[in-house]
Amino acid sequence: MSLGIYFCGSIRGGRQDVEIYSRIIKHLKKFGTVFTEHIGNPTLNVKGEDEVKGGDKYIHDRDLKWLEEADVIVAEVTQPSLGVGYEIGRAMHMNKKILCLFRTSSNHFLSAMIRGAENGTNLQVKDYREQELETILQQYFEERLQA
Ligand code: 6IA
Repeated sequence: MSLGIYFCGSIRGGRQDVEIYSRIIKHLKKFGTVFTEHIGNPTLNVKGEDEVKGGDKYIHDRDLKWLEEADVIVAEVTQPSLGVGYEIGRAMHMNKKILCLFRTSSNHFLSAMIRGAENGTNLQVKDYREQELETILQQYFEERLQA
């Protein structure tokens, strides 16, 4: 059965990194089914939510259902986002395998609540440079998911 992958990336937190999200999603598709492909869509802007029938409640409930169904969560955490932080917290509580990706070249400092949550088992924080993306994902899916 194909691996279920939930990708998290900032939406209302700011869409500056959408191109990187799209690149990550493209790579992730080699390892399984990505439930949240829309996050890498450049036409989805911070106001796009208004167009969703059912509004924020619908988005929240649908995303949590996908989170439950996912085998692994990959979060690009460079651009701070309340939604991404919330998803990571909920996924931790569900004991999911979580990979957080942070770009060291950015002007951001990763929240201590994410970096400090690293526990050597299900949550891993990886500092990366864009050119390392493919290798990091390849290694993660080969090594971490064997267990
Ligand atoms: O606080 P943020 O908006 O930055 O939170 C982003 C995170 O919350 C993402 O990882 C998503 O999984 C989730 N999220 C927030 N808004 C949406 C959303 N909006 N759709 C799906 N997931 C969302 C509607 C987009 C629609 C027009 C396709």
